[in-house]
Amino acid sequence: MRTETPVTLYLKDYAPPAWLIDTVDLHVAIFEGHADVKTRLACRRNPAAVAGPMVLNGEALELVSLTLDGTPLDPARYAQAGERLTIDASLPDECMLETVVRIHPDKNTQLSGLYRSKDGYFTQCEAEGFRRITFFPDRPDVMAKFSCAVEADRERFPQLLSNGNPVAAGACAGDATRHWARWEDPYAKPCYLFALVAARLDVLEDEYVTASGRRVQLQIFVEPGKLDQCGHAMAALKKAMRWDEQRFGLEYDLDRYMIVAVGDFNMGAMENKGLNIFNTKYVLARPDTATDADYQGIDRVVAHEYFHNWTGNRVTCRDWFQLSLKEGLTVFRDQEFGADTHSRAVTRIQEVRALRIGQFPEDAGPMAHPIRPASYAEINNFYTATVYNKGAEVIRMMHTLLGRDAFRRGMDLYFRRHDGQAVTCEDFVAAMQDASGVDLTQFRRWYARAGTPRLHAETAYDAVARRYTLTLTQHLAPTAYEKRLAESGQPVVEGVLHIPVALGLVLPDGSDAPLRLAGEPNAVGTTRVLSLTEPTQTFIFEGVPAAPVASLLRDFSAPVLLELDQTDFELAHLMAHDSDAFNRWEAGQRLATRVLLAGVAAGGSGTDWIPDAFVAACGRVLDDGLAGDPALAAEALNLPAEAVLAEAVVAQGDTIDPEAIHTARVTLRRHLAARLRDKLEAVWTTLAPTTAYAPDGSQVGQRALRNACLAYLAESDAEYLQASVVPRLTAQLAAGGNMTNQIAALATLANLDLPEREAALADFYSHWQTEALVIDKWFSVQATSRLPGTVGHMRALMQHPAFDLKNPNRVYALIRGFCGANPRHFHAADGSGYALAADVISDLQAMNPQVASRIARSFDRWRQFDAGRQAHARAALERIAAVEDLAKDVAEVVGNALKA
Ligand code: B3K
Ligand code: ZN
Repeated sequence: MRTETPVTLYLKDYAPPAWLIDTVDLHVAIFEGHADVKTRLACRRNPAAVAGPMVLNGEALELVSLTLDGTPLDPARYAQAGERLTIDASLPDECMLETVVRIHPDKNTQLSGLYRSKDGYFTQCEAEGFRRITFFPDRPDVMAKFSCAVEADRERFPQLLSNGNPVAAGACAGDATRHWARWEDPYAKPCYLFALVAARLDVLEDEYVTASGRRVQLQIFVEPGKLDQCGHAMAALKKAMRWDEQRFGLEYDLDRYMIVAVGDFNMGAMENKGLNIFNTKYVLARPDTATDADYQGIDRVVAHEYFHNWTGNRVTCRDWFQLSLKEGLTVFRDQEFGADTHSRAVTRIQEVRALRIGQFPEDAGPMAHPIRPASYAEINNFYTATVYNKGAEVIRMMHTLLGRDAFRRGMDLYFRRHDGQAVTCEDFVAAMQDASGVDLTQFRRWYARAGTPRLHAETAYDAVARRYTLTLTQHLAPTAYEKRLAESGQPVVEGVLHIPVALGLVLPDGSDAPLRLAGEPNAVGTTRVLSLTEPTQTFIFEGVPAAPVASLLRDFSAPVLLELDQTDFELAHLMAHDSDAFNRWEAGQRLATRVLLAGVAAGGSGTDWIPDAFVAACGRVLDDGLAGDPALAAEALNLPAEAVLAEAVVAQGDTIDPEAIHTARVTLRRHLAARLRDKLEAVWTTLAPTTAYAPDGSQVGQRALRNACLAYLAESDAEYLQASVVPRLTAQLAAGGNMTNQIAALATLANLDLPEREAALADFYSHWQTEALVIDKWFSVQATSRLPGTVGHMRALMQHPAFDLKNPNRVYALIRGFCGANPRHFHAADGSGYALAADVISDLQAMNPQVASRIARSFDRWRQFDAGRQAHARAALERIAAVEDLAKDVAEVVGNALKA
């Protein structure tokens, strides 16, 4: 067991730093096996803080020397304890502190701080990695101007990069095999935005001219030989730069924007000022190696990191409790960029699907927290779906309540007030309120309350009075978070939320009723945003000509669980006619969920629970897909995921039976395949590609629908499958030149117990073994296979020479693929899935605590299963908890899981 329990930090304890740093001057000399870091800090007492000693953070640093204003500091005046260096309070009000430390980047497997990857050295400082490079007050409210000289072997590390602008470079005096380069960043920034790179990389160059006519040099650095895979990322960057000028009036502010791709990286990418460091997954793409989803992922992540330059870098967070200030807002911005550049409806559907798979269960589980948590033990555990995705929903709700123009005025005011500052979520909401005049006092509770609210709706129509009455009630039950708060004596935030409910009323002829609230002289539009601010509120609409079907939460106007009793007929009516594309899709998902829950209740067996009306509705979706928007049709045919169905089962008060859920879903797919074969075939034939691959909207939609149809056809009886589907799957795999189609075929084959499966997997591997990102896909399709024996196969894959516990992408592909996206096998009744996860987490936690902790989150819902599974899960969790010196990341997650 871990010797010291992780220390919990509280938002209420925030105090401004006693010392400020005006400038940081770094000299990083990289040698074989170690690096020496010389740091000069211009320090100044903070007039706005209580006087105190200077506290510097440092982790895994060897202190070589420490001088104050040029004189070695008397050891009696400082103390190094744990991960802190404290210098006594008797310092002059302004001073120059100089440290020399030695670090060991080659041994840094955590990938936080300065570390070695294949082609060189890279950094990751957010949240607390800078302290693994040098002693520093590692907190975002200390903003300083940085300059950095990097020194390394010239031959092996020709590129030496850091933030800002290059100011000088040369050969090292006395050693011509080494060279150096100095960089200066003119903008003050928190140290989490510091970056440096020393590597051998190829570079793609381009230029961007800003709206005001400034020229910006754009550079994307990649592993040698991969320049042909950078074009899409470069195009995405330029699109994002233009979009931010047009939508938010925000221009880039340095002469150079660099993106460096690295194959060993804990997350997607990092927004370091002027020098983004990216996971290769979000840079590299070529039609034969990357899927449509990969291309879109690149668009979004490149945009996201670029947008951080204003929302995160120019205006940053006061402390890490405010993380959603930059992340929720920047996700909202990248979502809007996605919506403006692709289909708005499909983008929204995909976001809500992700919210339901990732965030709703988090809000219901042992790690529940509001978008601004009041406490944490390890900040890296709070880069969550809640902070990011629910955070974006909260920003979106403000956008909905204020309207686009007032929201823009709020953004403008936010930058006018806070440029160059480290601020709080409160400051953001205040700017929105002040610029719009909309009172957001009650709305602020979204920042402090955890859990997914339930929104209950009752409707009534009076045909004689032509009056429609809607009664909305909100409920928010306490979560694990409130329990944790209470245990630590923290006040629990209560009170009703301000929920924007976008509503339309769909008439029997399919049109939208004009909406006139009681007391209003005229109807105003056909979609109204109602403000629910009371526990229960009634809204009365006059002049409604016929009994309508309610279309609530259009465009998913709030992240809530809707309880609205609608008949199959009403849902089918919305599916066919709702003018809100999101709600057309949503009606289909609700209908599918209802059908599937009946199937789960039947243990998944038989087909009596599948109504003909549902089959017919799916048939109409296929017809519409051909006639209209294939991308929307593909989304509609994508039945709710097993994880989402599991939450629906929990909402009914039942325990999750992963086998029954899986069987019901597969049974429904087989039934649809049999009943709709002709239509599926027609779509397949009609949508055959006629032009070369391009990741553009219309092709993406057509491929999505065509591959969805092929996957349904693969659910056919054995005879049809062999005769007519397998040949198409193997042909699609053999065709090459299009990874979207290849991987769709491979994933489908991976679920089929046929000899073609093994052959296809072997061929794919030998063809792609030198493309790491493609091999990740090869691992993923096997990790998510439905076939019996998958757990055993996982054990074999973990021994495969290409599996590498040190590489996060590989671990995510295989292990998170299995634990997170294969519920049936992860939750195997014999506990074998849990045991596998426990083995990996135990092996990985010391090497890479952040990645291990993410895998540990797979256990979140363990209490919702039957007693047998719970016993296995508990044993697995206790085995992890008992690991000696357990990393605090994992200790917090596992501790909460066992406590809840
Ligand atoms: N800000 C980084 C995430 C850092 C995660 C540290 N554990 C990427 C992003 O959200 O843009
Ligand atoms: Zn971000």
